[in-house]
This record gives sequence, structure tokens and C-alpha cells, in this order.
Amino acid sequence: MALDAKTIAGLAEHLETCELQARDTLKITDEHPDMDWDDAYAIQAEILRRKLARGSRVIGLKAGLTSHAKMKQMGVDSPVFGFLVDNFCVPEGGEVKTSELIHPKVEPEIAFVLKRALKGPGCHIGTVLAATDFVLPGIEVIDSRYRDFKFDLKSVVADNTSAARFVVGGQALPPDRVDLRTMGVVMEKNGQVVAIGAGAAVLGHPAAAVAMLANHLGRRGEEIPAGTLILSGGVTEAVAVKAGDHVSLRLQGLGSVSLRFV
Ligand code: OOG
Ligand code: MG
Repeated sequence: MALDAKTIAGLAEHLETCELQARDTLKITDEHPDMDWDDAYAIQAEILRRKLARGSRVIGLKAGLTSHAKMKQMGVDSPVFGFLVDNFCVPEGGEVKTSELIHPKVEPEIAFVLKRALKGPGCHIGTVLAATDFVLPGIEVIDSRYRDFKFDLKSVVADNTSAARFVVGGQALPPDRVDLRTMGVVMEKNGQVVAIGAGAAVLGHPAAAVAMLANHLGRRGEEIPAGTLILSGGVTEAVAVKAGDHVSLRLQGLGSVSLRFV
């Protein structure tokens, strides 16, 4: 760790205040260039601690920057991991208030729900599929707290990987009923197709993103509990949205899910 506890708490408060007040900020590594990975995840953990103290519940986890399209769009080269709390969850077909967000974008995601806990190290696609209860379509609304979505990996980890809102829905199926690699992904905004892809865009197989998450937590002595919802990462580039937009995502064989921005 390069930062002391007081600096970590201060940066967490700053980033969470930006989130709650829908204000942007410069990336925190500008002022703290020596910040390391442990500092970045410690800031994220402190943001979570603040939310839990206010009564939020963790309802899921996310992997981000798991597809080549996303890494290229954001100019980075490795996945990152974050948390999802109950306040981020939007009901299927529900509304997202743009006044609560800075510059939201949507991403098509394949969501997993576990029936058994996953503990790394050593998790792989096989262990993930064996522990998965079902998969279903999910749209993630990301909203980097950094000005113009400009960040490096450590800054985005500290900012809980831009997590803001998400919706899951459509049809849930056990993973042996679908081919997660060849599964077609079509996202529409206001009836126009804005993103198309296939599951394999996420690390060759979206379950590999869940395995990476389990191995990442395993290194910290943590596990993914049974029942956890996991967003495996945007299949395509994220698409900017504004009030009035309607977004729907169809995953082949799993129906569709949608939300509206007001
Ligand atoms: C970071 C979060 C990325 C994904 O699915 O790739 C993410 C960002 O692009 O702001 O959630
Ligand atoms: Mg995402």
C-alpha cells in the first residue's frame, strides 16, 4: 500500500460524494500517482463500507473490461472487479433517472446467478458452470465519476468500476441449456440496433470472467457466496444514453430485458 488510511478514507468519501451528487472529478491518480492496486481496491472497499453503514445491501458483483471492445474503448488492458448494491437495481422495464447520473452509458451483459459458492484460486470455466444456477440477460448502466470517462485502471477500480445501475430479466436458463460462446447479443436504443456481438467476446467465454473474479477474491481470502448475481462484463462497447431513451437487450435463447431513461 502506498496510501495511508486517512487518504484512502478521504478519496472514498470524495468519489462517493461525486456519485451521490452526480458531479464529476478528475481521475484520482493525477494527485496520487504512486497509488497501487491494493490502495485502489481499499478505496472501493471503503465506499462499500460507507454504503453498508447507511443500510445498503450487497446483491451482486461485477467484472468489467472483460471484452476486447471495452478494453479498446477505454484504453486499458485488463479486467477489473466491483460490487453491486440494492440501490443500483432497476426493475425490468423500469426507469432510470438521468438527473441522478453524470453521463450514463449502457452495456449488454450476460448475468450469472450461483447456486454454490465459488472460491479461488484455481477456478476455471468448468468450476463456474458447475456452480451456476442460471444465466440471464442484463443491461448495466455505467457512469464513471471521472470527467469524460477518462481514467486509468487504478482510478476506475477505486470508483467501483463505474457501477451505477443495472437491470436483469428475460428468461433465466441453466448454463447447459445455452451455448454461452455463440450466444447472439443484440442491444437496441429507441428501436435501432446499436450493438451486436456474441458471448465469446467476453474473454472467449463469459464464465472465464466469473472465474477471474473468484480467483481475484480468493487471493484476498474471500469467496463469491451462493446466490450471488454476477455481471460478467460488457460484450460490446458501451453506448451513451440520455433522458427519453429506451434500451432493450436480447440474448439468443434468453429473451430480452429493457429499461427507460427519464
Ligand atoms: C468501467 C466499467 C466497465 C464493463 O462491463 O466492461 C464495465 C468503464 O468502462 O467505465 O462495467
Ligand atoms: Mg459492465
